[in-house]
Amino acid sequence: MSAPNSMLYGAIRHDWTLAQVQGLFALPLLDLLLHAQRVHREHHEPNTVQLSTLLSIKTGACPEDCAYCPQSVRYETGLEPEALLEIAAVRERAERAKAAGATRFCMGAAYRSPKARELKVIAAMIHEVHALGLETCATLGMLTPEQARELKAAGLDYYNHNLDTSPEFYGEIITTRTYQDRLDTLEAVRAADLKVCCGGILGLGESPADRASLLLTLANLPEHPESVPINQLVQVEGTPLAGSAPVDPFDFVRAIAVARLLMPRSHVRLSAGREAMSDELQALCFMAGANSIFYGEKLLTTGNPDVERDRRLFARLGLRSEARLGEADVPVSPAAGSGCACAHAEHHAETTA
Ligand code: SAM
Ligand code: DTB
Ligand code: SF4
Repeated sequence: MSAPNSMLYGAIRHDWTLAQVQGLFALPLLDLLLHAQRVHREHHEPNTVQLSTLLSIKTGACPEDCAYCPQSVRYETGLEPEALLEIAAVRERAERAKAAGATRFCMGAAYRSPKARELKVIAAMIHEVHALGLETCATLGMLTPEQARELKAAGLDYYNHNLDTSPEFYGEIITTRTYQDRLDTLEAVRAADLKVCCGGILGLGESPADRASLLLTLANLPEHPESVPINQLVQVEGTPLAGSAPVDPFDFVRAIAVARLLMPRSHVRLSAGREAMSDELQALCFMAGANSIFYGEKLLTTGNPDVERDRRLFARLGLRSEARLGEADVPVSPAAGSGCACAHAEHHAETTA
C-alpha cells in the first residue's frame, strides 16, 4: 500500500489503483489535509462554497429496496407518501431557494425510473426553474439515453445518480438494481451532454477498503463527475440500517480529502449528515476540500441545518457562496456580522436592521 509521490497530487488521472487510494487514506490526517487543501487551491477559489437546495418532488412509495432509504415502500418509516408536485409549487420553492442564496436547485423523486408522462411534467418543472436563472439538477432514478436527452432539452444542467458504495459491497445494500444499471445511467447522462453529479454514502457498514473502492470507481470513470456528493448515512428508524455503527468523524474527513485528491476539478459536496455534525467537523471537511453543501432546512425527507445556522457557520469561517457562472462570488463579510450567505442586498437590509 503506497501513496503516489506527493508531487503528482493534483493530476487529472483515471488510472488510480486500489493500493494507491488506500495509501492516501493511510496518510497521517494532517498530511492528507495539507495535500488536499493544496490541490484544492490549484483548482478552486479558496473559501468559496457552492450552495444547492434540494426539493423532494415525489416522495416515498418507492419500489426499490435501498437499505438506507426512508422512501422505500418496503420499510415502515412512518413517511407520508406524496404524489408528484404541481409545477407551480416547484417554481415557488425554487424562487424561495434563490432568494435565500442557493445557486443550484435539485429536484429529487422516489422513482426506480420515471415513466414517460412523469418525465414530461418534470421536464416542464426543469424549464421553469431554469428560467429563474438557477442551475438545475434532478435525481429520478435510472434513465434511458432518450430520457436523458429529453431532460437536457428541457434545460437540465446536472443529473444526480449515486454509486452509493463500492461494487464489492453494493449487493449488501441494494438488490433491486445492479451496479451496472447505475453505470449505464451515468453513461446515458454523459451521452446527453448533461453534467454528472455522482457520489456515495459512508456509514452503511462498509469497510475501509469499500470506501477506497467507491472513490476509486468514481475517479476512474471516463470523466470525473462534476459534482461528487459524499453523504453520511442519515439513520432513519424502520430502515434496515437504523442503528448502524456511526462513521468516525476523522474517517469522514479523510474520505472528503481523498475525493479531493482523486478528482481535483470536481465540486466535492459535504452532503447528507451535516445536521449531526459540529461546526468544527464541517470546518475540517472544508479544509479537506469540500466546496459544496446542501443548503436549506430539509434534504429530501430528513433534516438539514437551517439557513441561519449555515449563515453563522459561513461567517465564523469567512466562507462565501459561489456565484453562478459569469457572476461575481458573493462575499460574506464576517465583519459585517450578518453571517448571511445570500446574494441579495434586500435580505442584508432585513437581517442587519
Ligand atoms: N430514487 C432516486 C435514486 O435512488 O436514484 C433518486 C433519489 S435517492 C433518495 C438519491 C440518493 O440519496 C441516493 O442514491 C442516496 O445516495 C441518497 N440517500 C438516500 N437516503 C439516504 C440516507 N438516509 N442517508 C444518506 N443518503 C441518502
Ligand atoms: C445526494 O447525494 N444526497 C441527496 C441528493 N443526492 C439527492 C439526498 C440525501 C437524502 C437524505 C435522506 C432524505 O432526506 O430522504
Ligand atoms: Fe427509491 Fe432512490 Fe430511496 Fe432507493 S434511494 S429506495 S431508489 S428513493
